[in-house]
Amino acid sequence: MTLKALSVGFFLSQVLAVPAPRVDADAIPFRIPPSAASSIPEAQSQLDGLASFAYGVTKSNLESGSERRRTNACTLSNLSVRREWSTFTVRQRKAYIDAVLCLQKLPAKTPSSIATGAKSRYDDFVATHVQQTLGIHHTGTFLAWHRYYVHEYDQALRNECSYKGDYPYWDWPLSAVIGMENHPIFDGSDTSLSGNGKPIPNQGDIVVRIADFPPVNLPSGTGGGCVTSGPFKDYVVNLGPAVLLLPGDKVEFRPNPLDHNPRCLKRDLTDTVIKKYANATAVVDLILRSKDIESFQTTMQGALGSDSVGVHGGGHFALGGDPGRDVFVSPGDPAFFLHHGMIDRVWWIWQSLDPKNRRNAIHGTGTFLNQPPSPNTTLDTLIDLGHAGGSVRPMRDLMSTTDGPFCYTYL
Ligand SMILES: *[C@@H]1O[C@H](CO)[C@@H](O)[C@H](O)[C@H]1NC(C)=O
Ligand SMILES: *[C@@H]1O[C@H](CO)[C@@H](O)[C@H](O)[C@H]1NC(C)=O
Ligand SMILES: *[C@@H]1O[C@H](CO)[C@@H](O)[C@H](O)[C@H]1NC(C)=O
Ligand SMILES: [Cu+2]
Repeated sequence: MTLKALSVGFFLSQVLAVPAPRVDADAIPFRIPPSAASSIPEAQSQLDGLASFAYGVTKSNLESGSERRRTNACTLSNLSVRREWSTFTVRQRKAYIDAVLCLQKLPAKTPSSIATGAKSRYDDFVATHVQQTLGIHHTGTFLAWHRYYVHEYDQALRNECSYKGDYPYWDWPLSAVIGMENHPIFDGSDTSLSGNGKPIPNQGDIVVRIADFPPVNLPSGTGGGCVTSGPFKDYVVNLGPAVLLLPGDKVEFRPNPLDHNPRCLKRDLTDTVIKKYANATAVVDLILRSKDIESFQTTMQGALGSDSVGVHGGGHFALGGDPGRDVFVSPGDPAFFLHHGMIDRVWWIWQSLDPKNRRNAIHGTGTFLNQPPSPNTTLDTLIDLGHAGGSVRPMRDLMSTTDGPFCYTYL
């Protein structure tokens, strides 16, 4: 079967609910569990149920047309699907990897007067994130900004590198069960995004310090050096570090992280971190316990002083390495875009549980922990991805996966 036939068949089986693995929320009533199960397999089945429910909500919104605005033509027939990497066939994985390698070869659009280190189209995405880091984390824009950013990356893969497959995400709970190095994203094969870094023994802890809050100590992983195999073995990280956390409570700074600083991609895969912060119970607990957007986004990013880095930090710190442990430069690791696919999926699920109150819910300002103080983020706040791509858009366009520039669902 051709790749096209495979994905069309898959698409049809989802949309028409022919023997599909997922249930339709309209057909099979789903009772939202009151709380997350502490048993990992039970929590996993709760998460599967919640995702199916969200899919049903997305589908019925499109059927009823309640989501559609004049500016958006998203319909069930052109709804695209985002799928977990492990559900991709070998050919589908290779097609995605080839498109990323292509983006890393195309010339940058960022002028060198802005970032001398931006050498490729891929680097445009890294440079934009470096420049805006303090306005897009622990802010009101965090979730919507990253939703738009991931979408524009997906668009660049399609429009500039002929990618035609589905967009992939990383299911953290799967890694928490089978271990980072056994997940097909990180197994180091030709169909992974490269695996662990070369082992460096006896590394000290990573200490995450933010403002004056008590620090969070995280163990380092089983790698630490350059990735040794897979498609990104020869990939050159051009930008950063900006603020790179290193084992042994050390930090590497650079005065201008936009300067050119070519080096290898390092990883330090850390099972302990993914198991502790992003297991199925943690994900379901985040979704079910967060009653408003403030608590949802705060818990997700690790409430400061809580001794947790949240599922967001859990994914980043389980990758580790360079630029994985640098909040500014982290998109320099291609796995970033699968991690943030999952972040967006969890937001999509959370929104679907109470669309009336959650679809447009925003909390926070335009500065990291509101330092220095800045105005509240609103639906009119503009998001500008700079040279990464996309037009300048108000938050209002970025709140639903089937409105504004978006037309996708997660499976
Ligand atoms: C989706 O389909 C509609 C009509 O079938 C079309 O007008 C619209 O442009 C399509 N949207 C996308 C994003 O392809
Ligand atoms: C799962 O995650 C939660 C929340 O981070 C944590 O408290 C719990 O210990 C983890 N469970 C396992 C089995 O590691
Ligand atoms: C900003 O948001 C906070 C929290 O929701 C609210 O208390 C405050 O009144 C808002 N400020 C303005 C100027 O709207
Ligand atoms: Cu980010």
